[in-house]
Amino acid sequence: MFMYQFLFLVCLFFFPYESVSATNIASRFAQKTTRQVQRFTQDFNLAFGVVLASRDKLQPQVHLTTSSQTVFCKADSGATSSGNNSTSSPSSPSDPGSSGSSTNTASAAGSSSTAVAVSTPYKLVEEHNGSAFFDGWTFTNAADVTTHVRKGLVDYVDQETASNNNLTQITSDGTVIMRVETTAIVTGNRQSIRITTNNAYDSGLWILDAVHMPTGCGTWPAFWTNGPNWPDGGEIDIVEGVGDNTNDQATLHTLEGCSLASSSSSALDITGSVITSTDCVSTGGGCGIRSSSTVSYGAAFNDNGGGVFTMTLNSSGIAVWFFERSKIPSDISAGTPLPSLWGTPFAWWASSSCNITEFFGLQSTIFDTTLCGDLAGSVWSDAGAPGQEQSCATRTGVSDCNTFVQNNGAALQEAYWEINSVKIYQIPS
Ligand SMILES: *[C@@H]1O[C@H](CO)[C@@H](O)[C@H](O)[C@H]1NC(C)=O
Ligand SMILES: *[C@@H]1O[C@H](CO)[C@@H](O)[C@H](O)[C@H]1NC(C)=O
Ligand SMILES: *[C@@H]1O[C@H](CO)[C@@H](O)[C@H](O)[C@H]1NC(C)=O
Ligand SMILES: *[C@@H]1O[C@H](CO)[C@@H](O)[C@H](O)[C@H]1NC(C)=O
Ligand SMILES: *[C@@H]1O[C@H](CO)[C@@H](O)[C@H](O)[C@H]1NC(C)=O
Ligand SMILES: CC(=O)N[C@H]1CO[C@H](CO)[C@@H](O)[C@@H]1O
Repeated sequence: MFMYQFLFLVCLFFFPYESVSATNIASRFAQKTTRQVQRFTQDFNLAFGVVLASRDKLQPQVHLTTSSQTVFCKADSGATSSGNNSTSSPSSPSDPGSSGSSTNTASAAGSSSTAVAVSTPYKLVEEHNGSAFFDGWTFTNAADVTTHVRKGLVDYVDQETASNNNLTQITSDGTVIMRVETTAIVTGNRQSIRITTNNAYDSGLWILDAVHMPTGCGTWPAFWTNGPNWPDGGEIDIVEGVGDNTNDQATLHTLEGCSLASSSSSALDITGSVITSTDCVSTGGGCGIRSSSTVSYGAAFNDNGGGVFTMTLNSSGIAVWFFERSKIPSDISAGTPLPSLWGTPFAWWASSSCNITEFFGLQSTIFDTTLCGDLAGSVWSDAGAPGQEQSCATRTGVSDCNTFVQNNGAALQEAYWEINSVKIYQIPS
């Protein structure tokens, strides 16, 4: 189980953000965003992506220079129980203890007593939290542009408007809120937030710690990543769902040629279930895997104190895990994440049937909350997904999503993200 070398050190790790040279595609992203969806299937095939203005293929440009990092360590004088776990030997190929590469240990200040720092090759390169959360993101300032007939019923607003209109908020707990406009009745779109990171990475580890996500009939939020020139650069949906769903769905959208090798969870070695086609091609709605956790999405997630989603992207595949709050691995809490300690992911797309290097370019990270639109609008009358045993049409007594959302602002009180942090890690080359 614990195949890592426990370190007896408490280290403060400083890694200058400037040492990461990443392509800034956010401004281009903001200039023209177009959501393209070719086709929908009835059972919750999520499909959304963004077409960037340029057809240029961006090449990987993220380089980490280990020489620029500074590690300050001091002996742990806290006499913690850590010594009891010190005898395991490293054996994972990703364990830096066996490779001799540079390693990072860190102990998060103020983290819970269950945080246990381990040796990991991952270096923190971006951390978004608290009052500085929005540094490094660009706000989309446009309607939910889409080529499909059902546009999302939102106008994404700029940072100042969002703050002025109380759509964003930093709470006294240091959490960050992004909500949709809850004015009782609107005749057009409701204001909402869509933010995209300025940096992009073609590999790494993403960790979202959220205490609340948007939920309720008409909502369609997502936390996801997107490569250049959609669908050329690929899309990875880490958190996504609609309405009253209780189980998260993770989905890839790609050019033709990327797929899951099977629809069987055991064959794929995942804890989730394939609920779409195994073909990841964007025109078919992508290849989606639903978490088996009934607290991984929506009101159930919120009532349970939220949790942590992690995603790893590298040339061997893309994996997604979900941990409810009471089960967050201690290495994550300690700021020294080591995926080999996390058990089987709920979603895993192996490179054996999807050449990751070919189908996934530099990924920007995105939060958005849309209303109705291609998905939440399309499945308004559908029932059967976990949490959506009754359709929203039945539950609300209103026959279409737009009519409901425009006339029931109070029903959108739960349509907000509340975030502890977003962290992005890299393995220096
Ligand atoms: C660690 O080991 C010491 C000595 O065997 C023991 O007294 C202590 O209770 C252990 N701590 C934990 C948390 O197991
Ligand atoms: C790629 O990611 C997977 C899943 O996290 C991990 O098992 C594997 O060790 C990683 N490979 C490399 C080369 O880091
Ligand atoms: C928030 O992020 C900053 C750096 O980005 C870090 O120094 C600080 O410890 C983080 N705060 C918490 C509560 O994790
Ligand atoms: C912002 O909205 C929240 C949720 O509706 C509310 O509790 C809070 O009082 C509002 N703050 C301001 C300054 O209007
Ligand atoms: C995967 O794609 C990359 C980039 O197109 C290519 O260099 C590599 O040969 C491909 N790998 C396989 C196994 O086809
Ligand atoms: C492998 C091992 O000994 N694990 C132990 C590490 O320490 C914690 C408490 O600090 C124990 O609960 C584990 O069993």
